[in-house]
Amino acid sequence: MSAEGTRPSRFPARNARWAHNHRVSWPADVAASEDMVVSRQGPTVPPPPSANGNGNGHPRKLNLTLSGEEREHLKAEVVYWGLQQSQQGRVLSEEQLQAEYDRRLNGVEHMLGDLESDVQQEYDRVRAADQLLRDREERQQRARVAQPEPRPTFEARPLLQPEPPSEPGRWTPKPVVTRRNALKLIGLFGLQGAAAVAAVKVTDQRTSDAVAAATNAGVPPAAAAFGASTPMDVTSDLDLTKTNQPFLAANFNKGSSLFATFPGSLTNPNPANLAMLHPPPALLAKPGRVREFTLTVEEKVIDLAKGIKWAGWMYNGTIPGPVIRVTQGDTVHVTLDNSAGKHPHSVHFHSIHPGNQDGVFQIIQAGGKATYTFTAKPFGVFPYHCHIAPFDQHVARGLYGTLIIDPPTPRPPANEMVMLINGYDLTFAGNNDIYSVNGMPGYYQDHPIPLKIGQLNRVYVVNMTEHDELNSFHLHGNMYNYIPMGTSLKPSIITDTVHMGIADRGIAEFVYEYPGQYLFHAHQTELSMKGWSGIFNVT
Ligand SMILES: [Cu+2]
Repeated sequence: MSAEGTRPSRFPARNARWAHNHRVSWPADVAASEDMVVSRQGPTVPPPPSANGNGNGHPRKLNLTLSGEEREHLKAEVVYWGLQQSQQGRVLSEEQLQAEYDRRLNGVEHMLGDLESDVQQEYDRVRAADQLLRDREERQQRARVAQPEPRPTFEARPLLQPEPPSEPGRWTPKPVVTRRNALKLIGLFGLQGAAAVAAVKVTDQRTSDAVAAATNAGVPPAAAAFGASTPMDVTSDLDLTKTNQPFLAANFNKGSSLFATFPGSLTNPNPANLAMLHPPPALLAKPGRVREFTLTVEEKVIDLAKGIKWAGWMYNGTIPGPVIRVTQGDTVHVTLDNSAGKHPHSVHFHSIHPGNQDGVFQIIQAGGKATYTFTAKPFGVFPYHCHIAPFDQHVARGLYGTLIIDPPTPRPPANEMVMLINGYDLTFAGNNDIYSVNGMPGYYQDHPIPLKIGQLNRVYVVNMTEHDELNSFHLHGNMYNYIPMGTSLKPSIITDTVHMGIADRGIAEFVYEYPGQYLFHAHQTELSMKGWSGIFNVT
């Protein structure tokens, strides 16, 4: 209520009769501000009852008072009240009416003043809260611009490794309330900030993570769920009585668990298999030279690994068959002796030759024997295999081998090796269960191949892994020159990993610079874990 209002000298001369006959005239100058009614009483408007407007002593920005219309209504009530008094025989003077009006106005404005105070306080609170939110948003916005949200990065550190919470520059799980924000809250709320800090500790997810990490440092969560408590061992510390093995197996390799221990390589494999590693020497081309070979079919049970016997079909008693090495231009006779076989078989060579020598339509019946003849070309490395349907039996059972056709002038001298990589479908279910180099799963892992520093090594790699679409040859601690198919004298790539489809092959040449033990294996984890892995021991 405005203190500058002036109290009119007197209530306009009226009485009950006058009120009946006249409209009460009241100053209409009651302007309103944007959001509150502001009293701008004219000279005839009764002044506020006290200097501070409503007498309650609260300073305020709001000035609530009766509007002109409300004052007119109040005035009418007083006039009506005077009329009632006169009807009861008590005629009131103008001064008495004025006093009654003042009394009522004073009471109403006191009430309004209290309401105004309440509204003002609420208004102030809302404004303060609004400002608080705006300030916080502004600070957060500035903080985001100054320091972009860090992204998780791949670091060479163990999973779940606890880290110092204050270490700068490293990604940490974002707490619900950041410490930085907590400091803001302390500044904004003063003592209430202490409570905010307590809340930060409770809501900081890292706290519980750190506790778990300190307890189970480095243990994969899945392993920890089964009771493992050391970083590297997910089996020895498991309580097997509580381990759901089918669950574990089902979650690895579609039910065939890689945790199943590989039974181990043969201690004394077939010497013919061992002999395959180092092929016979290359021969300089000689016009008119004839080479003769005999492949004898055997269908028999053989040992593949410790405790694993398998009914295979093979050339010359081994899977794979013998390495056939000729020189480009040689006339080659290969006799297939199927006299002991129970099924028809054939030999189909990759390379260039007439269709009537291709081994597809030239079937040697069980008990039969015949000879295929061709001129060896081009130089390269090739597979040979039986080509009788059903192929998943005649090929996957083991009737395959390596054919090397040397260039007319042999490649430079080297420590030459042949590695035919294959798989064995032990249950004849259409997928391989173990894998090998030269037919001996895991053998060269247990019996490393000796190599010499500075020595040129040349590996003829042939992939005859049925069922698996892809195999690979990965060499550790080195790179090799690779000649796809061996059909060139120059390598086409320097690599450490070549992926090979079925019947793919090539020549890998490399020299070791440092002594040590180096793995060579399929980079398909399952294949390497199930036998296709070996070691070069370089001295
Ligand atoms: Cu066959």
